[in-house]
Amino acid sequence: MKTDWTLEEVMALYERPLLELVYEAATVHRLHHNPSEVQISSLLSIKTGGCPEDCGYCPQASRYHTGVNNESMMTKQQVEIAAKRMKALGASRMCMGAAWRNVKDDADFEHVLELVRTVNDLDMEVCATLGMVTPAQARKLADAGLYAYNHNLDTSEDYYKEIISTRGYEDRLKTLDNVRKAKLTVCSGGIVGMGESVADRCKMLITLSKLDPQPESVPINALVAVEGTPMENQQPVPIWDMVRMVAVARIVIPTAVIRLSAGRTSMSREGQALCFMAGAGSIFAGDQLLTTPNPDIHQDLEMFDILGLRPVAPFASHPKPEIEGDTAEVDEEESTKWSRPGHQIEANIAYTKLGKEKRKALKASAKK
Ligand code: SAM
Ligand code: DTB
Ligand code: SF4
Repeated sequence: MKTDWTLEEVMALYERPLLELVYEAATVHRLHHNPSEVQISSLLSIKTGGCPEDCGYCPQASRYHTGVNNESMMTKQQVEIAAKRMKALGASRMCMGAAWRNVKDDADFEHVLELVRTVNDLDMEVCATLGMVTPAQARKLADAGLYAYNHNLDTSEDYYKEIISTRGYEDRLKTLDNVRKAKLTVCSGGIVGMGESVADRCKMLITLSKLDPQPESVPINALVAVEGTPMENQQPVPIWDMVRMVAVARIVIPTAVIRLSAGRTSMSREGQALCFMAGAGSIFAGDQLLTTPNPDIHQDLEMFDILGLRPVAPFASHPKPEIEGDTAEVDEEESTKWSRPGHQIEANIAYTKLGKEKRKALKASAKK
């Protein structure tokens, strides 16, 4: 497998005539995957809102005023009901998300471990996306039966500095390394449409392609431009950019499942069909992503029917891992220090100020 892609090569792929690119990606796809199968993944926001980070795209950052509230953690019963419902509709994977900067060794983390055990017992691939994790935390998740850990690079290392100031790219990569060492499968991808260049998109894919081993799962999100975030005015991503991104990801990371993730509400079925042709092997289904809308699952199932696609069974690409259960033997934390770059991002500062003003005005009108 080629793992020494250069920026020139990947940009040349990205810029190829669209149908040539799709044909090449579809050919690679058929070498490693069954093109009639697309995995239905469900998403569940187990801890919504109130996040201290300043990610410029994110409706869950408490500093922006987006209408997303700081909610408490979902209960085991709520998670079990949601997982069973989605499983009955064909989902074989469930990703649980928390609006955290990083995992802390507290009661909430113990609760997440319980949620992981609950979903694993339903024989679904369990994925979690909880922010940065240390080696010992990753190991605990693995021992609870976690199958995959999602931690997106989001964009290139250079452009990352333009969208987030409260955490660094190095820590993203370190977390992916911690996840890998815990023998979890790695899910990492990014977002298209945040104002990044084609070179930034290609650089991100190159970084992912150079991880050794490559990630098993690569989500490609179209930015959902949420009102109140610094990215509220970003223009919608043309479907052609999504097709190109999926196709290039397919070619440079050939064995991964490429996930057509956020942004499908504004994509036509024809557009999505091209993405499947170009190598997308999964969608997030269910009427909500984490906090934003997603297509109705029955509409998605109808699209599968039209296109002759079948949902994938769980553990089709990688076997369910044996639970080793030897967490106790892991060396106690070599106290991980996560960075806090703290550089200035004008848009994030402006929208933080705006958020403060809006909250103040709301409080004042509530008092009246
Ligand atoms: N807090 C954890 C973290 O940041 O890693 C996990 C949850 S976070 C919401 C998971 C991912 O959702 C982000 O890395 C980002 O790629 C994606 N995401 C968040 N807001 C988005 C938006 N408005 N549009 C598209 N993708 C988004
Ligand atoms: C991923 O790459 N995209 C999903 C999942 N992994 C966690 C999240 C999309 C979130 C979109 C914005 C929202 O709904 O809050
Ligand atoms: Fe918090 Fe994750 Fe959203 Fe960033 S992307 S603000 S870390 S929930």
